[in-house]
Amino acid sequence: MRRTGFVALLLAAVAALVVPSAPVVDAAGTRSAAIPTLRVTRQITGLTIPWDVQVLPGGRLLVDERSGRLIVWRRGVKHVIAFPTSTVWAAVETGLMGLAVDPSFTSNRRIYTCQGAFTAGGGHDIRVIAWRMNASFTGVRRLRTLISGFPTTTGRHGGCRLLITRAGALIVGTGDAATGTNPQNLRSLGGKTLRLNRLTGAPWPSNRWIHAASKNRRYIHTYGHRNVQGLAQRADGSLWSIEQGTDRDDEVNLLSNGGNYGWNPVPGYDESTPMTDYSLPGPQIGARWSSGFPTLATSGGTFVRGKQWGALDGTLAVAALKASEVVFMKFGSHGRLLWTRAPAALQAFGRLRSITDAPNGDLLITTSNGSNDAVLRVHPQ
Ligand SMILES: [Ca+2]
Ligand SMILES: [Ca+2]
Repeated sequence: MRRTGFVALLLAAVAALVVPSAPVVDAAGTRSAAIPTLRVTRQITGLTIPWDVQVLPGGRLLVDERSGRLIVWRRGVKHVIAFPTSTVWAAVETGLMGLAVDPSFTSNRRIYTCQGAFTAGGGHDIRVIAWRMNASFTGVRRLRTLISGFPTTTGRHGGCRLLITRAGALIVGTGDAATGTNPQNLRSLGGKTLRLNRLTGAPWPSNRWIHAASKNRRYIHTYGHRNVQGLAQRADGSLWSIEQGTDRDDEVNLLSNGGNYGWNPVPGYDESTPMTDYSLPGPQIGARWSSGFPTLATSGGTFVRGKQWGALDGTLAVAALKASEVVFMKFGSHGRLLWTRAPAALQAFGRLRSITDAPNGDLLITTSNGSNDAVLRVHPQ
């Protein structure tokens, strides 16, 4: 993996020097379409650590701030909508995080949040809640908590990313709560991807441990993750996660039902352990892309769609916080990394957290600088 990571890093470094219109040459020497010029506009401004952005009907965008505000934007105007912000537990990296809009939103008006929450016993957890948006897009009403009890400590490594697959499953990417035993513990919801029914909250029927005695275990789709910050589904239906490494090895993983991705930082919380420890019992699945040293602090990502993207069509666009860029990663049909590019046009906006593809194929990206943050719109031309 180190060699792969180093090669990826080298490719990324070379990519920064490539002019935008240069044809892409992959590892096999095949030339493909050019990378288009990217026009980047600040579509929504004046935000403070927006975590996620999703698309609503009528040209509206749904944005949340980690501190607990939920915002609907339309035609240049942003409205902070009615939402119980005081019930969000926000600390360190945790707060109001991943969002999802139901594919049947126009009929059921449902949206989903993954967020820190206060528990009845005076503690806190991280949970996924289903809400109903009112007809005027000015507020939401809580429908139900779909799943709760994701572990927490200080708020470090709280995840939490949501993705609704084309089959209608809700995938949840969680963090390990900086607790070493969580990722390999199949009774803990931390350091996992979970798969469930988005309407009822029931575990997804084809989950590997659907009949387990442990209720938590029935939800597990994959395990052995550190802090899942991104989830994406490729056109072929495959599911991918993006997570942050220690001082090395951010990872992009191709998810396999029941797979172990090898994070086991014990005893205590030993961050000198490898991101994928093959010495653990049984098979571990290595990353499809790894940053090597240093990390980029990879976060959200999505697969790019549309011929207008030229050579970037079909790549996984990955936002990076620390590196303050977007890395477009081209994977082959079997998931092998072919090349990466980090266009200069996306290196001028500071830390980048989440990427969503709009219906027309544009990318929507949240910045995460702490003040005057924005939702960027990226349009290829
Ligand atoms: Ca791993
Ligand atoms: Ca092993």
